Amino acid sequence: MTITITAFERSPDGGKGLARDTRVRWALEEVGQPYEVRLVSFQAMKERAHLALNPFGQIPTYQEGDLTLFETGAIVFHIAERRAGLLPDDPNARARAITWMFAAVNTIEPPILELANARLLEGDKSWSKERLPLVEDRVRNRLKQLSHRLGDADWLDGAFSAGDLLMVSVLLRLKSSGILDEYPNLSAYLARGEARPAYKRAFAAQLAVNTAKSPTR
Ligand SMILES: N[C@@H](CCC(=O)N[C@@H](CS)C(=O)NCC(=O)O)C(=O)O
Repeated sequence: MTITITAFERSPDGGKGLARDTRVRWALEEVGQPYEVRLVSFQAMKERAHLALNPFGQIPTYQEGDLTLFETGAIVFHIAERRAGLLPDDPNARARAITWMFAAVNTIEPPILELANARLLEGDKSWSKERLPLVEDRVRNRLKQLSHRLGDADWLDGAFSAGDLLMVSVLLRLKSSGILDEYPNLSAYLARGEARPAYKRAFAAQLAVNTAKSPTR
């Protein structure tokens, strides 16, 4: 059955791989599942047809037959559950890997997004300079805890799993900030994720979209 995901027609990051279709592409690449991509404009994302797929008017969405999903945590979980390669067979190890998936999107990603918003959207506010260190410290607090838990292991719990895929994906947003350099084991963890052939294919695919010449631009 054909799998179709949606992605930005033109990502605001210009192809740095931060748009969340990259993590879905990565999961599909890890399990060797071919997929198609339907590109959507910002305007189309807010129109009725797209809102029927994602009520929040966002990308990515995932369609497989009569199944439509949104939320990358749920999409990656669905892919990992149905195809081998992203979740261990042992029930307890599987439950722990799923725990890391939730930790990535529910505990680590929120302060990182808050920092991105503080820098990008609030930089011109009078209170921005005062607030920024607080937001950065919330990120550091989580990174310190994560770094402590990872220690010198390659991955969060045994073999690479969907938990690592989502954790690396959310940490990628910090790559250009310099904050990750304060946690060498997390920087190395990120590099290990980026070095995976499946990630490289996913990254290249989204980059190709964002560097393609468009007659309308
Ligand atoms: N929690 C959602 C977040 C989805 C999301 O924020 N998508 C962004 C792109 S990475 C988007 O569509 N932004 C445009 C908008 O919200 O208008 C998920 O993980 O799928």
